[in-house]
Amino acid sequence: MSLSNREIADIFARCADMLQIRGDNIHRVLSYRRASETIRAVPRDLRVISSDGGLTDLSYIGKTIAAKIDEMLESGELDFYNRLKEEVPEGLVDIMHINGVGPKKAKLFWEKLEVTSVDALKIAADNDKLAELPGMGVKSQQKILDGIEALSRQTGRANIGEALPAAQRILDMLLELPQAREGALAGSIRRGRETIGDVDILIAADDSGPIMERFVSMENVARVLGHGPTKSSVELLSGLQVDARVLAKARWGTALNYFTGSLAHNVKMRQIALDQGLSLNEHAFSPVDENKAIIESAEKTLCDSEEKVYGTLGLQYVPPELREDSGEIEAAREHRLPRLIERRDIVGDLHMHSDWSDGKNSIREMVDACVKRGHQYIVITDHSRSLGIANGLSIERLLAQAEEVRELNDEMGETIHVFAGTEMDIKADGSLDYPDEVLVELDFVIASLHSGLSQKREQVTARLLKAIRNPYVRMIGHPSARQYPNREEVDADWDAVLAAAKEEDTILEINANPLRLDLKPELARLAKELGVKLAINTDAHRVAHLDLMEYGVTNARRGWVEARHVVNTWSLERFNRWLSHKA
Ligand code: DGT
Ligand code: CA
Ligand code: CA
Ligand code: ZN
Repeated sequence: MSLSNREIADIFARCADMLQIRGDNIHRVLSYRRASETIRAVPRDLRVISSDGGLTDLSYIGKTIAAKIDEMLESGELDFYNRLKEEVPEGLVDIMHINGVGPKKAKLFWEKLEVTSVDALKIAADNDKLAELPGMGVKSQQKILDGIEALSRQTGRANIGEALPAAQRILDMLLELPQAREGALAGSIRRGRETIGDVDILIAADDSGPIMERFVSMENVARVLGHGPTKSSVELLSGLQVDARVLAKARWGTALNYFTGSLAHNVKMRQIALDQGLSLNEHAFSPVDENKAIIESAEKTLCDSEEKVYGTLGLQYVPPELREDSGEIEAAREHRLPRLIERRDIVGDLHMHSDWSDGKNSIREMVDACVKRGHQYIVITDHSRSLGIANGLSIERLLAQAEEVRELNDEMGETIHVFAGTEMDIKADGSLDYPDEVLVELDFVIASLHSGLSQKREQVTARLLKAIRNPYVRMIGHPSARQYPNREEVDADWDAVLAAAKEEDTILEINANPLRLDLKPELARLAKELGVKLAINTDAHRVAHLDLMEYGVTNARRGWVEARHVVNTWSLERFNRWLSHKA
C-alpha cells in the first residue's frame, strides 16, 4: 500500500518530533520538519513527482529525504521511522504538541512518570503529579490540562482559510463540465463556520456519472472513500474530506437548503412545514395528513431555488451565515432579518503591518496593493516597542515612520488616504507600550493583547478596560486574542468590555485573518446590539493577506452585523470627521 502526501508529511513530522524528544542535533530535526512542510504544501501527488524524477527539485528535499519518500511510496513504510518508534514511544509526539508542553517536558514526563500517552498525562495531571516535577508547578500543570482539553475540541476540523480555497477550486472544476448546470458549496463551509468538518459540494445536472467520475479522479485525491452514482466522498492529499452530490435541477432549492444545514436550522424548518401540513426533505414538500403521514396521492411541490423553499413557508430568505437556529427563523417569519454587511461595503482597512516590524512588504507596496483593491483609506499599524519578536518600533522609529507615512500620503493625493498608526501592545502588567505624548502624534491607535493571555479574568478585563479608556486608543485589535488551533480566547468580562467600548466610543475589531476571526460571531452580535462600533480589518502582514477581508465579512455576517455597524464602510470624509470629533 502506497502512502498519500499527507501521510508522508505526517511521518516526517513525527520523525522530526521524535528526534527532538531524543535530543538530536537541531539541524537534523529541522531537515525533517522542513521536508514535512514542503510535502504538505505540494499540490501534486508525490507518486507522480517521483516517477518524473522531480523529488529533489522540491525545496528542502535532498537525496536522503527523497530516498525515504520513495521507500514509503513503494513499501508504505519507513524503516527509519519504525526504528525510531522502538526508541521513543510514539505517544510522546502527541504529548509534545499539547499547548504548554514541548519536547523537553514530554521527555521529562516520560522519564520521571513513565507517561507515554495524552490520556496517561491527563491522569497524572489530575493527580497533581506534574506539579511536583522540577521546573513545573500548579500553574503549568493547569495550563497543560487546558491544553489537553483544547486538543480534544479541535481534532479533525480544518480551518476555513484552508478549506475554502480548496473547496472553491473543486467546485469551479466540476462546473466546467458540460453536464453541470448549477453548483454550490453547502454545509458548514457555506455557513461560513470557522472550522469545517468536511466540505459538501452540490451539483445540479441531468447526467451525474461524468461528474462523479471527474470528482473521484482529481489529481489531489489521496483516497476515494465512496463512489456512487449521485454521491461520492474523497480524502484529499491535504487530509480534507470532501462529499459531492449530484441532483436534478428541479430539486435544487430543497437540496441546497437541506445540505447547507445547520441541522438545528433544518429541524426548525421541517417543524414549520409540518405545522402547515407539509413534510419537507431534500427532495420536495409533500402534503401530510393529520397523523403527519405523507399523502402519497397528493401532488408534491418541487423547489428549484432556496427562495422558493423559504417562500413556500411564508419565510423571508435566510442567508446561510445565519442558519444556526439562533433566532433567524423567528426573524424570517416577521420579515425582520438584518441586511447583512457585504464585502463591497468595505472601503478601508485599519490594521496592517509593513517591513518596519514583522510584515513582509514595504509601506509603499502595501499602499499600492490597497489602491488596487479599491480602498479609500488605510492605516499602517506596525507593532510597538515591547514586542521584540515582532521587531516592534522604538519611539524614534515610530515617529520616523509616521513622517514617512505622511509624505507618502501627500504623494498619493486623492488616490487613497494613508493614516499613520500603531498596533500598540497592552503589556502583561497592564500598562500601554507608548506614553500619551507619543500616541497624540498618531492618527489612529490600536491596542492589542499579545501576552499574558492566560491571566485571570479580572486582570485581563482591567487591561482591556484601561486600553479602551485611554483617550488616544481608537480600537482594540483582535480583542479575545484567540488563534486557531492552539490559543484559546482570553478570559474576560465581556459585558464590562462591551459597555466600556460603547461608553468610550472605542472600536472593537473583527480581525479577518481566518486563524483569528476575532471578535467571534457571538460577541460581534452582542457588540452591535449594544451599539459598539466595529471594524473589519485584515491585519495583513503581506500583500496577499489583504484578500482575507472576505473571511472577516463572513464572520461579521454570522454575527448579524450590518454595514452601518462597521466603521470602515464609512466614506473617508465621515471617518475623518469621527477621528477629529473624538480627539
Ligand atoms: P461539518 O461538516 O461538521 O463542519 O458540519 P456540516 O454542517 O457541514 O455537517 P455535515 O457535513 O455532516 O452535513 C451537511 C449538512 O447536511 C448539515 O449541515 C445538515 C444536513 N444534514 C446532515 N445530516 C442530516 C440529518 O440527519 N438530518 C437533516 N435534516 N439534515 C442533515
Ligand atoms: Ca460538512
Ligand atoms: Ca458532509
Ligand atoms: Zn496583533
